[in-house]
Amino acid sequence: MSVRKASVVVLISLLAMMVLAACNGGGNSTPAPASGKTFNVDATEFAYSPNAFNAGVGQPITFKITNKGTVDHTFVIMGLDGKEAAKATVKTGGTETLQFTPTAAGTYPIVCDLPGHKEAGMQGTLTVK
Ligand SMILES: [Cu+2]
Repeated sequence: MSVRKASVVVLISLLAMMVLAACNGGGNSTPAPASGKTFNVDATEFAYSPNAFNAGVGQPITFKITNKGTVDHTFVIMGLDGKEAAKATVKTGGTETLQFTPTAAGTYPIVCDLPGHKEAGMQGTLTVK
């Protein structure tokens, strides 16, 4: 085998190893640093669309809530302790941004806390794993 041929073989082996390593990168052993997530949400009477969200522990989340309804609405994330964790008030026709970084896995209820709105169906969930 000539020197030139040998170096081609080495190069191809190196490339193959790099491809294998890249495929392995998505494994569980080394979690990638949490990158932010943005959700666009429409609020109307009386619902959020969408109303189910998923995120990872420690992942910064940005909700961009647009009120497409005819009355004001709120977007309240309830903590796992049952207390309000984050809240945005969105006037009709307006858009508000709410940032939240969950620190524990679980199901966080999302509600509009104006009287009767949650009961009318204005609620959702943020599932954190
Ligand atoms: Cu509401």
